[in-house]
Amino acid sequence: MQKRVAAIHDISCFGKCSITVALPLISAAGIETAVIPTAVLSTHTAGFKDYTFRDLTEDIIPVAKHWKSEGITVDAVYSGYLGSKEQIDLVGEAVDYMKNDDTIFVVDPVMADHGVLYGGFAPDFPLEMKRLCAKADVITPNITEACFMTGTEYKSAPYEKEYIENLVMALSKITNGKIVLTGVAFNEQEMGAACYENGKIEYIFSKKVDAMYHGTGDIFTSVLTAAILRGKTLSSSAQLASDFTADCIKLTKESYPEMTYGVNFEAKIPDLLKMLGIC
Ligand code: PXL
Repeated sequence: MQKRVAAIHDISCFGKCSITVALPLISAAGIETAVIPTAVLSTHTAGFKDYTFRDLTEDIIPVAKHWKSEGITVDAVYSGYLGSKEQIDLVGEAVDYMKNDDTIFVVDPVMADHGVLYGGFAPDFPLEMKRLCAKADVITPNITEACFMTGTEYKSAPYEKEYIENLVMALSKITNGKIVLTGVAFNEQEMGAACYENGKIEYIFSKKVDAMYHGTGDIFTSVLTAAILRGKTLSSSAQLASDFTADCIKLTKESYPEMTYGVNFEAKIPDLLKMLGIC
């Protein structure tokens, strides 16, 4: 039976991130991708100014209730960038309308990077996101988001193992779900994630590509979600997602070093299908 994901994110009309990343990647993995757009913006909010913003908060629950009335359930709910405390509450509620006994809820608590909250988020936003993470089966914070949610002091890479393990243990107190902590680096050559399940941490790494592009966290969690639904373990899903994201960054750096709108993941979709064993 074909699997189905509900991706709950904003639509940034230009600038590859959120739904315009999740939909093509998860669909390419052979998984139906239903969407609940939480807002429509003319661009994403990083590096653009004067973007338009159409709030769709009041549609979240009616969409979920309509699906329920049609008997529609999903194998995974994947939430990403959410614009307000109210949206966090409503997404938490919407999951209950869509789930069956096997549904997994993947929360990427998108709100911060490099030690700072993204523009527009109030200082108490991480506490709200923490409540959504408590409901999740899998969370994928980066180091900054993990620090904000656990009250840990932010440090930049490379890290001591003890710092990462303390952060993972602090996250395990806010959720019983599995944890994929991204942005983990113990040296200058490799970057990856700490995967925590059943009381154990497993590390995965990819060769580090020295470049920063917007939307790469959305690529990572979209591929992770697809790989989990295709039956891969947490750590092999994280390895695949990390390798794929690094490949997209590398290609983009080689071909368009000045690119600020997102990476060329489209060119790498055939490779993704091979990595997932689809063809
Ligand atoms: O990639 C995460 C993301 C999604 N949507 C919007 C954003 C961001 C990150 O800044 O601004 C609107």
